[in-house]
Amino acid sequence: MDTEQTFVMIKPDGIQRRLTGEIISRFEKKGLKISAMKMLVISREMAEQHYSEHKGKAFYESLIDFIISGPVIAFILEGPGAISIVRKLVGATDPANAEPGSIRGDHVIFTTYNIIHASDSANSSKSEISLFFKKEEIHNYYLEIEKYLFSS
Ligand code: FUP
Repeated sequence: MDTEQTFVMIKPDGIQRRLTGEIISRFEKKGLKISAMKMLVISREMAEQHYSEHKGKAFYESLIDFIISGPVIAFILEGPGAISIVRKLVGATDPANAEPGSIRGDHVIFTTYNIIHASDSANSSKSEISLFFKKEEIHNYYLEIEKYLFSS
């Protein structure tokens, strides 16, 4: 499985509910590497770009208002198959389908206020990473365990 990068964002409700540590801890325990991280308040323009695929849908305006309502924590996770692994750890969009044990399955009851975003494909990961991070904000380093993995 190729090493991938995926974009993840803890939404304003995740910060308000003080679930930041709980969420990041799950990804670290799985073995994913954090290669960038920052807290920011997203501008309306940036939010519209991030959620452009949903423009025109009934929930679009409230989604934009919500995502810019307070700070978010944006980060990049890296590892073999990271994009689909992170989506599994995050759980389904519909709270009724989010498996217990997943982040949304354990913490979310409303679709709109679902505490976290994660890229759903290699294409969206690429465009979301470049929307949120400059090249120099992304760190390329090895974890100790990777030195053994890649040494043979
Ligand atoms: P996801 O990739 O799981 O975050 O879900 P989508 O890209 O389909 O939706 C983006 C965001 O729009 C969701 F996080 C929450 C919001 N949304 C609604 O509020 N209502 C809906 O019916 C679908 C999505």
